[in-house]
Amino acid sequence: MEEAIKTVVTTFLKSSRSSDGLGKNDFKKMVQKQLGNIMADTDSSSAIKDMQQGLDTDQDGKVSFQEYLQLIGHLAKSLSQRKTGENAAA
Ligand SMILES: [Ca+2]
Repeated sequence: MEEAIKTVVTTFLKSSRSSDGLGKNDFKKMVQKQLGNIMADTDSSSAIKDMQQGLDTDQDGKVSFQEYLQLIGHLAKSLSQRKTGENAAA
């Protein structure tokens, strides 16, 4: 659990070249490199752009750490829903 939290933080820090968040290309690279298995549509540039715009609630063009946590929360939620579905089916 501690390792997972560290990974969430260091992935963000390593992926963002500026301290105020992930720019468009930073975000795209991070998603494609780190989330290709858990997320659908990571090959689609327009899907990634839509995703980034959806996360960028203050619309400054960058995904801040706070905004990035929304993505992590969303992915964790959909993963748990998938697992719950698997258990129910088994
Ligand atoms: Ca933002």
